[in-house]
Amino acid sequence: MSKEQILKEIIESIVSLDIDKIKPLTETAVQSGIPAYAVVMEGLAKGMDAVGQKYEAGEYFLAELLMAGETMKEGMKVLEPYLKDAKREPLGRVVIGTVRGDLHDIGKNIVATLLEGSGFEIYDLGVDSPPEKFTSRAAETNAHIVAMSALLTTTMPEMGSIIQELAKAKVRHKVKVIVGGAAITDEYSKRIGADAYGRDAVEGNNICKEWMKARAM
Ligand code: B1M
Repeated sequence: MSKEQILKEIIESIVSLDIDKIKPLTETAVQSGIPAYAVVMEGLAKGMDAVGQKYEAGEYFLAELLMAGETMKEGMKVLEPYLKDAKREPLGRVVIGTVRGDLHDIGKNIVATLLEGSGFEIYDLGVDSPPEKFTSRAAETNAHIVAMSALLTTTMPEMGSIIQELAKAKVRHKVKVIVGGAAITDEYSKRIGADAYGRDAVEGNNICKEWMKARAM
């Protein structure tokens, strides 16, 4: 099978919710030399986009969304070891979470995996995380970066609340704040006073690495 065919089958397995096929397919992908990043971005994530479109078109319902999420996670289990390098000195500390009221964690988990792979120490708050949790964890860990994800238009404002909470707790000036998720735009990130917006996991990871490089200089 060509690399293009393998990626196409991965997309199709997500769309057809074929959880049994995803593990052998992602294994085949890495064994045939497709970089793990590419398997995530060009395979699994594209499949999830297609599932989202089917949901919007009324062809899929919540049960299918959940199953697609589980199928994606099965693929990620195979890829995670390849996305993480051998242990080294932490590049920096990142507190990451999905904001309050929001249960979407697939994108956030990809961002966390890539950051960990780059050498960051990750404090993952999980989903539905209130502003106080972000602030207290950032203070306790002396974090360099606070990273937030939101997928719903209704939960986007939580990001602004977290930034305000960080300021109230006198932590804001010590951390860089990056936001991302399907609901977020660059313009919105500026409006709420974030330091950056990550369009996707790779861009988010690169921004965080650049910040640590700039600190070291
Ligand atoms: Co829901 N959901 N969902 N959902 N879901 C969306 C987001 C939606 C767009 C679907 C639609 O209507 N087309 C819609 C939101 C509409 C809106 O607000 N504008 C929606 C809705 C409405 C809902 C419910 C309200 C449905 C209901 O109950 N009626 C409900 C809400 C529950 C809640 O959160 N309180 C709900 C529930 C769910 C499931 C639980 C079933 C499931 C989530 C499973 C899980 O995450 N464990 C689910 C899913 C799977 C989706 C879609 C189909 C896929 C999301 C996903 O995982 N994408 C989604 C449709 C879509 O987005 N097209 C949809 C793949 C993932 C890799 O992408 O998370 O965007 P994403 O992450 C990307 C980038 O955004 C970026 O990097 C990632 C990789 O490149 N990124 C960052 C993300 N965070 C970042 C942080 C950064 C930097 C980059 O720095 C910090």
